[in-house]
Amino acid sequence: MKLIIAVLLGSSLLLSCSGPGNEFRYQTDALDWGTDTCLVYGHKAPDVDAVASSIALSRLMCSLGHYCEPRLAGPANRETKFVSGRLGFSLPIVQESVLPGTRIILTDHSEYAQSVNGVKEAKVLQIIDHHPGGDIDGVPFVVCDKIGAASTLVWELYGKAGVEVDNATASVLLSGILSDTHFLTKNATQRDSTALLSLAAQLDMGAEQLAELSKGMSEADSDYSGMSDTEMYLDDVRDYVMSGRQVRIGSLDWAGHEALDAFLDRVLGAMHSLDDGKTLYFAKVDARADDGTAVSYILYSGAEAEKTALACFGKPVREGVCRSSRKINRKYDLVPMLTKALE
Ligand SMILES: [Mn+2]
Repeated sequence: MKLIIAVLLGSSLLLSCSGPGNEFRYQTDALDWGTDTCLVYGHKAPDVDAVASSIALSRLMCSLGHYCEPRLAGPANRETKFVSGRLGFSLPIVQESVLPGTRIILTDHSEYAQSVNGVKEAKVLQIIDHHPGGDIDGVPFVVCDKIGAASTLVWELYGKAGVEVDNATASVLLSGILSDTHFLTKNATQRDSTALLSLAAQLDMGAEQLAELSKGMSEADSDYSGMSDTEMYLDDVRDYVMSGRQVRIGSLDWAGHEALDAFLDRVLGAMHSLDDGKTLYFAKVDARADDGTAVSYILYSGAEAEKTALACFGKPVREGVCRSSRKINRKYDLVPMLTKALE
């Protein structure tokens, strides 16, 4: 399989490697590792794929002789806690900022706005991401392919390096792919299913076990019980810069435990309370219509966010809420639409 290694956004290097482990190892060894521990970070508001890819990549770098440790840029979400408990892997410690000059590797993101505090003064050695178009540039080693999960890319790098994935790491990677692709039903490519099926076979997990695990993970993901409205909004939030504007987008699931309108009111209340006028606040809430169709609601706070949302989705269905008659994806639908509307 050919792995394209592309350097983001106008950097100087474009590499394509399809050779044996040696080439990847050579590229890795050539990085400026220094003498201190290199920290591996997924994005802020860490989800399973962010955490899994950072743990597994850190282990791969260690086995290649480069001392790395994974870190969380913030507390892990419920789905991550659920799956780490279920599969028995421990979570990295939270370290919300890095000192200037720290060597770091980023997985599952390539945007400054989503990265650990201090990233601009740190030395970013690698980016392993599946969201093209990030704004962090000048990084010497970048793998950025638009596929279902960053964990898939890390699994492929083990192959490139000729390093065997041990069973403990296989569980970690499997959970990242299951989570980001919703068990291969969301944004999954052939590469994601190849990786997932290989990991499942290694762990002796059948389709039924995978389905059961995936169901438990999604339930944990949309279980907001015991959270304040603000915690619920911040649970899966991403920050972006669009045409110089700070934009924050939450992503939530309405699980039907309470009336939809009451749920939307809680999310809107949280957005209003966070809104300081400097950032445009949005949320996407996935729900089911009465006939069972998957739909999305797009929530906004403030006049400029309203103008932007209306330009994308037309008339609101109620104050602060637009509706899409199909379920939309934050990364592939909403972000491009808002970006264009803000140009
Ligand atoms: Mn991801």
